[in-house]
Amino acid sequence: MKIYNTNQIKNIAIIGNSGSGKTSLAEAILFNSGVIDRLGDVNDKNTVSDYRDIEHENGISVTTTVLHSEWNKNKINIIDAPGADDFVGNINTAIQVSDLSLLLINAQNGVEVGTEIQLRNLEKYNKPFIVVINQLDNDKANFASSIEALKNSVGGNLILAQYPVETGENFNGIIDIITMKMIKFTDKGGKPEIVDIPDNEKDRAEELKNELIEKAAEGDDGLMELFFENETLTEDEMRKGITEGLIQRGMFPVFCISAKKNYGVTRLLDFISNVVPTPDQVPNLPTIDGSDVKIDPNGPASIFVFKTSVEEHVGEINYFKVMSGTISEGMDLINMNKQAKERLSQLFVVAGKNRTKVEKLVAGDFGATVKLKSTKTNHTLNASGTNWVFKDIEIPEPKYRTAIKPINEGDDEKLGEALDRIHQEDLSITVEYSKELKQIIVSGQGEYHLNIMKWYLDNLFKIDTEFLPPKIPYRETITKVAQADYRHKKQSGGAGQFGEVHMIIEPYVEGKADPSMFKIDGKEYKLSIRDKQEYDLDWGGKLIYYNCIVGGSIDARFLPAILKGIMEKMEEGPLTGSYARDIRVFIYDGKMHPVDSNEISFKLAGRNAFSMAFKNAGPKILEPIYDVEVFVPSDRMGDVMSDLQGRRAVVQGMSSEKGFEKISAKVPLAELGKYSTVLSSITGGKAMYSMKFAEYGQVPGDLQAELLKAYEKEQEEN
Ligand SMILES: Nc1nc2c(ncn2[C@@H]2O[C@H](COP(=O)(O)OP(=O)(O)OP(=O)(O)O)[C@@H](O)[C@H]2O)c(=O)[nH]1
Ligand SMILES: [Mg+2]
Repeated sequence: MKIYNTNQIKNIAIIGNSGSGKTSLAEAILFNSGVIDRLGDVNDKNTVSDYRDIEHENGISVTTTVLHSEWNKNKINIIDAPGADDFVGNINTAIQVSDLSLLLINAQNGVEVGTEIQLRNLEKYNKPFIVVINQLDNDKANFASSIEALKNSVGGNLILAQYPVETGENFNGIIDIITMKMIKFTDKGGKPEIVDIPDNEKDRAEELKNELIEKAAEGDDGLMELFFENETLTEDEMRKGITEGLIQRGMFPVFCISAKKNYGVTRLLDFISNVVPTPDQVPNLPTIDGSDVKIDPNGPASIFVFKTSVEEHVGEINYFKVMSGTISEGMDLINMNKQAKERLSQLFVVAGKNRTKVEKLVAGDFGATVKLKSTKTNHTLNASGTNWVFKDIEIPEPKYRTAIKPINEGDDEKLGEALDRIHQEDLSITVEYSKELKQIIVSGQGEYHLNIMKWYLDNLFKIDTEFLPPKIPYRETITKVAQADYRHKKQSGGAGQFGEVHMIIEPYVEGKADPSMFKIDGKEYKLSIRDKQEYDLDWGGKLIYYNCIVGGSIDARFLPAILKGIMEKMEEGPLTGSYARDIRVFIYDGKMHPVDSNEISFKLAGRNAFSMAFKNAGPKILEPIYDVEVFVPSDRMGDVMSDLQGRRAVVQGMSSEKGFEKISAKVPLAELGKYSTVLSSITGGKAMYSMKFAEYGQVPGDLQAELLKAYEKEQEEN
């Protein structure tokens, strides 16, 4: 296998709405560059990229596939990303790790919801992209309306580098504005003919050429001067300007193809190899300490692992990008995240499941290795003496959760291991063993995402499981001040037990001053605070514990035992057994017995006094509330709003953004159960949303009554 220099490498992600033709384009690229000698078809389940059983069964890509090919002496590394929003974790990885994305548009549909999401991510990560209009051979292809919609989303930096003479059945000619030639196709796979632009297209082509040249000049002062002097640019100057324009995101050129017919793909490859920036021309991935790592083949060796997967017959494979230096087979590196030594015993370049051994890889290149001991996605491996650690690839917050349980109880451990592996391969699936809910909660991007996960459990790990409705992590708190005394006394047989505790509890509010007295039911309680301890509870919120004992009515040595009793009750709240939070407790009096008082007695007295006071303190159940943002095309706004109202949503704001309405709302988690599925069905898959934990809020009275009743019933049954 040839060794490529940094300036011969192009790292491309293929992204776009689901079904836009990404995998078909990847296949056509491999075919044209001679990696394969037969053009596969996703419908025949024989493409290099969609090689997994699960992809054949579902007819879609479910994860990223790394591929490489050579064109004009350049190595083109490709990440074929999935399209469905459920896999946005993988899509984001592809965008962040590559140097430029091809944003595929299905010419029948123009800008779709996935296009919008991915445009947002490209902007967020400040990444360059080229727009590739695909499926122009389709009868319903509409180039003009696709461009119009794109202009709406992307703005004036969208610039035509090509346009089709006709679309649909007669799509067989592309006018190329950079070369000012027409590319003509005769039949599938045949080499295109390069001919002069027909007379009736010349005016339009000239006009577009001027726009392109002007845009190309914008990115570089020197070019701008030349442009003013000569009123044009040479082809080389224009190329330089476009490269600069791409890097600065000052220009998003549009190309035209039919991936299925393999039309326009070789011209796109020419452009990629001639004009697209090399890895050293764009910003490298960020490091934790902010140090700027140069993509330099002569620098110290450093690689960043962006994907870990388990493949049949090989085991675990780590896919990486060389961030600095040159790495070679047999090299020893240090895993900076685990502080462990690793040996790169074998290096590969990959095309789907096919691996080719390679001796060396230089900065900027993609490769893969096997048999690492402790390395996983997001780890940095360096030659000794370098402290760089690259930041984790950002992945979105989960927005769909379910509980899962093995059908056979004996499979508990096996399921745990399988879920861990699934998480390692797709970090956007998270697994939580909730002691509180007594459930295993798996979270991901949508119902489909988790169904795909279950497919792995069924087919790969052979573990029968079932999904159950996930419980809601409710909390309990109080709304007013209350007082209680409790005497624990036991004198039957052996040693006796005695402890008496008097306490006042009140809601904790941040910043509230310490009180000196309370008035409860007409009675005054004067307090002198001797000590105060503040506890941040593991489950969120606070407990403030005040010692206000005067005259030694309880020994200070019993205070920890009382606290222990209170904590026990807070862990299993008096109302529904949920965690309690945000309470101030004042121990102001009590009694001891010279012989029978001990820690157990005070623990029980504290626990019961707390429980009694709690019930008189206007107790409330709290539920998790999420900040939800929904993006919806204007014509579906009404349906989405009325659905949200049925979910107890409190709308915080609305705004219009690039043809979409953005609704911000606070919605209880309990009402978001199948939201991703419902939203998709009421908007025909045209809306998108994100959610993030915001705060705990009181549940409405009727729901509180229901929850209390359910808990009571559960207690009786137990
Ligand atoms: N007519 C026509 N169909 C195409 C073209 N490109 C792709 N298709 C079809 O579109 C469908 C989806 O193609 P894929 O290549 O799997 O699309 P994708 O973007 O990789 O899909 P996901 O990865 O699942 O999001 C398949 O039926 C393809 O045959 C094209 O240029 N013309
Ligand atoms: Mg695909």
